[in-house]
This record gives sequence, C-alpha cells and structure tokens, in this order.
Amino acid sequence: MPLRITKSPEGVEIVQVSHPSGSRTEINMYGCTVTSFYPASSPDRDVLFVSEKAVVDGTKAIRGGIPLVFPVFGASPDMPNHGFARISNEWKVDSVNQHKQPDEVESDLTEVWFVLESNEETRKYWPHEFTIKYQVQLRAESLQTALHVVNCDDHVIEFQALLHSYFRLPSDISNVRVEGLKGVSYFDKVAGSNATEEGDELAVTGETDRVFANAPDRIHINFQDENKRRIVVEKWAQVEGETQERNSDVVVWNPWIEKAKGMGDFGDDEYHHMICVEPGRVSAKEKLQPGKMYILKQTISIEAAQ
Ligand code: TA6
Repeated sequence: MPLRITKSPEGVEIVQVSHPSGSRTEINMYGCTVTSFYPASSPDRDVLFVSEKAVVDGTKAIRGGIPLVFPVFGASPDMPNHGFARISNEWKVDSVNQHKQPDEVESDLTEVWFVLESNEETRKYWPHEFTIKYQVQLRAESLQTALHVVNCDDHVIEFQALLHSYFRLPSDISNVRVEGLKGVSYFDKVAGSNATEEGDELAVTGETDRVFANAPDRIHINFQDENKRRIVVEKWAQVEGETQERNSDVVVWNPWIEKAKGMGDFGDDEYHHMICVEPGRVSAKEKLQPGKMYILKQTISIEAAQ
C-alpha cells in the first residue's frame, strides 16, 4: 500500500508515502508539512532537516521539512508570520495515485494530492476565496511538491507563496556551497540592503538570509560528504493556460549562532547541519485573475557531485 495514515503521539495525522523502490516521505497534516524524504539510495539519511526541538503537536509551525508559506512571506499586519497555510488544521487528503511503469521502477511514482479551501479561519486573516491543491510526488530518487493556487473569487487576488524547504547537511555548514546564483541580485535581510551574488558558489559564514529575485530554476547544494553527492533543487512556476513560465525566487537561509539561540524550537548547534533553499515568489506579489490557477513546483533530488 503506497500510503498509510497514522496518528502521532500528539494526535496529529501523519501521512506515510512509500515507493516500490524503497524511497519514502512523510507529511504532517498540520500545515500539510512534508517532514522527511528518504531516497531509495539513502534509506538511512533524511534529505530534509527537522529540528530535534521542533513542535509537532499542531500548536506551532513545524521547524523543518517543507513548511508552506502562503499568502504572505514574513511579517504582515493581522496575519501569522509566513501566513496561515503552514499552521492550518483544515488540510485534507484529496487523492492518491500510483503510476506504475512495471519495467522502470525508477520512473514509477506515487502521488498524493492534498487540499485546503478558504474557510472562516482563513477569511479572518485574508478575505478571499481560494482552493490550494498541494501535490506530493515521490519517485525513487526525487521528491516533487507543487502548490496549485486557484482563485475562486470574483476579483484578482495578490499573494506571496514559497516552499520553505529545510535541508539536512551530512557535513558542517562550513563545507557547504550553494551553486547557481552567480550574478543574481538579492535583498540581504541581515544587512537590510540589496546586493548581487558575485561568486559561482555561495558560502555560509554567518547569519544568511537572502531573497534572490527571479533566480535560475536549478540550484545545487554542494557539500563534502563521503559519497561526494549534492542536493539539487529545481523550481518552476506558471499560471495555467499561459505559455510563459512565471519568474520565481529563491531564499537562502541559515540562522547561524545568535538566531539559533533565539529560537526555542531549534537547537543552539543545529545551524551547523542545515540550510534552507526555498523556491517561491516573494520579491513581488503574484496577481491571479478570477478562476485562474498558479502553480509553484520544486523537485528535490540527490545526485553524484559533478
Ligand atoms: O525564509 C527565511 C525566513 O524568512 C527567515 O527570515 C526566518 O524568519 C525564517 O524564514 C523562519 O521563519 P519562522 O517564522 O519559521 O521562524
């Protein structure tokens, strides 16, 4: 059975998805937060990071995995930080599909659709009608997650959306390089100023919190592990029916020492072994016409470092 639904000790529904190759992923139904991804080639090492101090009882956004940021990024009046999607209890499992190519286990996929519809809770924060369908596709060596935002209202809706992915690092953050952002302008939230990435690879040597606008669609997280592998994050954004892809951004975040100490749901030393590389649209608001659907997709995989 590709899907099992259990209850956590804290009483939250956990959706466990498996793949014929042995890869697996888990989704905590609080905020529909993907909390683990084990590729078939990495059965004992989670590609995603969840803090050992994360609160997973449905009372606080989960510190790790892939929290869903919608309809705002960061702080906004009368709205939870990063919006309500990642703290909603109203997410539901919508459907499960398994596409089998019998002779190609690698391309087999197990797919789960989740849904969040606008409700009285969301209307308190954001007076618009919408449906979000969240697609989680598991293959042998990759995990794809995609937000599908449908404007169910009679007017244009404007929002930010981001897949706030936390990655576990097999080696120390000092060995990590984020590749693919050379020449991309960014807003440095630590310095409070704009800059442009000069290097082929971004090294993390202190608190790092950068919004790279209109970033390339393929980013590598290179680290020196014994298997010489890297994490690849590929992103894609489009409004259904349009021929052109929509521009999208990448946020790179590591809290470093002081911010790590300041988060009660994050271990003081955990910044050594995690980095966030977050695809989304936050440098500008997406404007979505009535009846239209905006899709934001990421594919996470690991591969041999070139
Ligand atoms: O995506 C980076 C960021 O915006 C950082 O500024 C930091 O606030 C992080 O998100 C975590 O936010 P949270 O609300 O989950 O503590």
